[in-house]
Amino acid sequence: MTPDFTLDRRLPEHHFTDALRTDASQGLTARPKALPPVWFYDAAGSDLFEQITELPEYYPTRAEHEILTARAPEIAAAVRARTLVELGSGSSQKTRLLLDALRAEGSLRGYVPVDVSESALRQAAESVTADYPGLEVHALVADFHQHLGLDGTRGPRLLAFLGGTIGNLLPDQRAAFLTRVSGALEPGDALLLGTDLVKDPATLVAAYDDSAGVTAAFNKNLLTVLNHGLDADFDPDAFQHVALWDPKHEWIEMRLRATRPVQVKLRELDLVVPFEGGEDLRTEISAKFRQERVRSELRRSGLTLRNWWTDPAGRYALSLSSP
Ligand code: AVJ
Repeated sequence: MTPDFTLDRRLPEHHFTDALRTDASQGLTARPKALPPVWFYDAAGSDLFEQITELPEYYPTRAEHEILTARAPEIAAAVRARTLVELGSGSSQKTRLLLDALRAEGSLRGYVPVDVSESALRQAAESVTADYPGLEVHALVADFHQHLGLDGTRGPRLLAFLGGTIGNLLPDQRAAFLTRVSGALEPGDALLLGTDLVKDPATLVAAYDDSAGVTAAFNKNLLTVLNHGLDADFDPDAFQHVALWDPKHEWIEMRLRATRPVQVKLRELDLVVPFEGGEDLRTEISAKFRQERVRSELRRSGLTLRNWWTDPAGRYALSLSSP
């Protein structure tokens, strides 16, 4: 049976390669070297991330799940959304809690999952379509920096940005993103935002440096993505996974540290990148929040915080805000 959903690609193959080329040539020639985390999520990277969410040390997914289990009916009743748009939907596990609540509320007609990983998106769209007969599913392969997935959807809309992914944006990018969201939402729409919270550094670092080494493999998968995408010759064994807490910025930083001097050739870019022994490539920041910062950042972009829910342990928060 053909699955009954549409899938739009707003990330054509050459755009993908162009963006990778730009990010790699800028990021690998910068000091310090840095790459944006969007490149983690090829099919292997998305699978590894799914494994991360099941690690004992990685609490955010479970904490968010707890909140959604307890609060999805409240969220649904507050917004009565016709369309659920989900940014960085991944496998859409937690989405089902929202879909169930919105369906029970009787308002739900459409679901728009937006993700850069076509493989993850396809799986999610297929299973949601199978399990929610009558729901219009329009999957969008896109980078949420370019597309919010709101175009052409009917309100009221609930725009969900879960998982704490907003923490991957640098403060400037975050402000720009929230301002775009604020500009795109209409009265009656709402933003549901997942934010991991500041807590003791040992818990935070363990969540990004698990004992089974899954996060290390996830981090190093970026090198494989570069090898395939840019005909490069990174040796993953020459790099070490590093996760550290930056108390000034209140974010976790993931890095790949060269364990010895290395020269990496990126043939597609005609570029040779030298790493000194011990030199780091920053691959991700994952900012952690306090309620006051979430409230003020939303406010500055024109959104008003309406609800704030945490898990019983207070590790993670979901907030509902509106224009
Ligand atoms: C999916 C971006 C929220 O920052 O916690 C997990 C990604 N990186 N382990 C996060 C991630 C390392 C994750 N986000």
